[in-house]
Amino acid sequence: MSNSGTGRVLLAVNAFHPQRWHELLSAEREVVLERKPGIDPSITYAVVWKQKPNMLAGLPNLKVIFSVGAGVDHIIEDATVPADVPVVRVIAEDLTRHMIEYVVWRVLDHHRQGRQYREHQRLRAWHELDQRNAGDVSVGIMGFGQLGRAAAGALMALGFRINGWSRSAHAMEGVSSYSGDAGLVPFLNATDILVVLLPLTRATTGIIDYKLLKELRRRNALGGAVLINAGRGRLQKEADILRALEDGTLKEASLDVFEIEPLPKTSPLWNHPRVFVTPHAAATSDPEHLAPIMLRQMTAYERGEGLENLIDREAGY
Ligand code: NDP
Ligand code: OXD
Repeated sequence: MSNSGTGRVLLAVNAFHPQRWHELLSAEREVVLERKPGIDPSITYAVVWKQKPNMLAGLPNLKVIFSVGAGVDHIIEDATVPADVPVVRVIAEDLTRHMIEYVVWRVLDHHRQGRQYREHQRLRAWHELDQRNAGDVSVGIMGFGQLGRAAAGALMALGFRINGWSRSAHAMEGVSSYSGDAGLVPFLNATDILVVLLPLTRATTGIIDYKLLKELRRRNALGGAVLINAGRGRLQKEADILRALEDGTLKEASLDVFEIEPLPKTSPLWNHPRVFVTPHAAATSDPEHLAPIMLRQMTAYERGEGLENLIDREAGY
């Protein structure tokens, strides 16, 4: 198969600063930020994040679409993206390390009672809280893929018990694995801290609702169930999370992603005393690390080699 082409790259990244991507990709390729209206045969590759509709339509020589992020919901949900062009997503050590840090940070903060100590400091209260054992806490990772498994390894090294839930069954030493619809309730019933690292797909949209949160284990060493979501905001129903916090179904939550981003100033999540908010910042895509990987893939593709980290368009991730 010949993959030869002009190698011209369309860079369509919204909500990320395109300048550095442009500079780095330009080291090897001709990069454009705008495409010709109508039919544009000059584009071979597209590097995209939250691209505008029709950005990738009418590109008859488009060979590969590269997502700037690990998640590809921005591509799947855009009906104007051609269905037959392969999509490559990010799997990279740098991004994985950042996600491990975020998950470990949030799990440890809930486990070591960060919220209570911050409040004590505010009150100048010198008061030592009970210390719990990590071995008495089960962290359930919902979405046991690249990031979920990496986070599991780091948490296991700290002594936490780990449950993993995925679409297909995955064995990992030391982890209690659950899969599919049948595995969901048993997984939740055995979980004290729920870490959500699912992709947003038709099957997962709105999955984090009140009914699901109700299944978490609440009689535990933490004194309640905890939710951490760093997957996608539309996995969760925020009204249900607030209800669960109010009635004790949830003790605390750390949310990095939201139904609407940026999180509207009017959202009650901003100043909820038991919610920790970060602005979709768990693991940012760093062009210094990721642009060279994309350039390598383009060159390898032109040599006739297969693409790595392709998504399954049917499954949506
Ligand atoms: P992967 O594709 O490697 O893993 C996804 C996991 O979710 C897999 O285990 C998959 O199951 C599971 N899954 C998917 N659909 C279902 C379903 N219907 N039921 C049960 N399990 C399901 O993705 P990554 O780990 O690389 O990334 C996960 C997500 O994290 C991204 O899609 C993105 O949304 C988010 N993300 C957020 C960032 C942030 O800064 N907040 C940064 C980076 C990523 P199986 O293993 O069987 O395929
Ligand atoms: C991603 C993200 O999907 O940053 O990589 O959300």
